[in-house]
Amino acid sequence: MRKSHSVVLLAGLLACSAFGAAGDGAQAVGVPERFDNQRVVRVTPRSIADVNLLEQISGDRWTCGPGGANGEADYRIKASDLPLLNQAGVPYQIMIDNVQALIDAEQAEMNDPFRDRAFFDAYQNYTAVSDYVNTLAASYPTFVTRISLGNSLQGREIFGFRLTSPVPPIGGSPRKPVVFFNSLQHAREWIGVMVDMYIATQFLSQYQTNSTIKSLLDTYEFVFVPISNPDGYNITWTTSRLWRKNARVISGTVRGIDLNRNWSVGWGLNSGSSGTSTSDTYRGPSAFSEPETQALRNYALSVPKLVAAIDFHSYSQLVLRPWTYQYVLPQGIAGFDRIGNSMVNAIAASTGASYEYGGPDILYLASGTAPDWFYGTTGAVALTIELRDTGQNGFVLPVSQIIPSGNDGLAGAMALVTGLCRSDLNRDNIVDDSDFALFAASYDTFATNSADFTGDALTDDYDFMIFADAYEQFSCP
Ligand code: 0X9
Ligand code: ZN
Repeated sequence: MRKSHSVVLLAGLLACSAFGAAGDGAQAVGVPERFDNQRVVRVTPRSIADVNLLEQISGDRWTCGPGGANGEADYRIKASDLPLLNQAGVPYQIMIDNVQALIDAEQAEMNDPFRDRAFFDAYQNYTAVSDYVNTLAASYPTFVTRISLGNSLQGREIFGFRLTSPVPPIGGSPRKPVVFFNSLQHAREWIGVMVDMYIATQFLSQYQTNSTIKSLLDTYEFVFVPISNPDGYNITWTTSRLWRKNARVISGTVRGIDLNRNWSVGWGLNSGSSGTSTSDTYRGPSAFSEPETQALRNYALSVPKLVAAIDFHSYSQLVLRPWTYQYVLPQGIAGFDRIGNSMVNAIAASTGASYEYGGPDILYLASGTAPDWFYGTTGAVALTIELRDTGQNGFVLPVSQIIPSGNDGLAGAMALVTGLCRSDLNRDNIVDDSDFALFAASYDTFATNSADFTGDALTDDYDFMIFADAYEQFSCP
């Protein structure tokens, strides 16, 4: 049950304000960091004093806000610090008894020589994902083109791939409208990498047999970027499984910048990020200070017609709409609500998993995020998906959940794209005469704008055909 809005806001303020220091924010080098005798507790702070205590003793807040249940936050703490919570009377529940045991189990499962070695039966490191992209491109040469978006701070390639069917774009357009799926701005959220690759793999293997997938690939081009933060990913595979940020060196140490606080729309606003370099939500010295966010932005800006984007994260099982940096509703809220709810329903129908759709009121304010930039700058229908689970394993999700999570992502992604209503030019969720007027104005001048559905930099008869289709139905899908 949801609490009233004001209680949610209060809880968000309490547990989710961007505190300066959660741990020292520095990365251990050399030996892999261990998390022995560490627990993840879900607390329900009663006051700012409770939050202060948690921030003091915890090295790491995993999530906060009403995600799992209202007003709660998950913190990783030493088992030996539990008495401090007891003494203070902070209400809590133990979600994970031993973080290191989960990591050990993850390792053991992945190293078990008797396991099936299929790609989606294990988490895959940077090289394995890159090799898999090459395999896809080699196996489906008319569908898949590998791309490079740029390099990370430490010089790793931020690779991705374009995926579409050989059916040409209509109207002689140079390129179909593009849908962008990126993952792993946050290094420890491994499931996102696998889900990104799973969606692509299913699109390819089901193209011949699934008519919805066929029509999606015939109409759109999909761009997949499975590892947006390659340096951070490397840290999680070598030295610290729970690293979140990139590998920016500050004061001689890798302290890192939270890439999902480094985008320009809303950057630094409303306590949805931190100005302190040790914080896990450190926004960096300026918007787009980091090569990783620059690379993603530059690629997105090079796309003639970007229509939708999903930024995959974990965990909490949420579909989140803009704005993430403020409680103000975005223009087009009705369309977001329709699509977001249809995604949640599609996921439940596909895998039975229960996701929740909403805005920052169901999680917390986050400023300088990718989806806010995508929506604010390109107008694409941009969402965050927080994948599994709801805290039982958090970031260290068992490999048995890779394929089920992949199916969550696939169902959500398909519901998003099939739910796009591009003829709804004024974004009021109905295709009516006011959209017709907007369309006509563009058509008269052959303008390049949102009425140019085909993306050929011209509003012409091909666009009219697309518009007329939706106008006749008088409604969005
Ligand atoms: O804080 C983030 O960047 C995302 N959550 S995570 O636990 N994966 O770090 C969520 C960002 C987007 N959304 C809202 N806060 N509304
Ligand atoms: Zn994340």
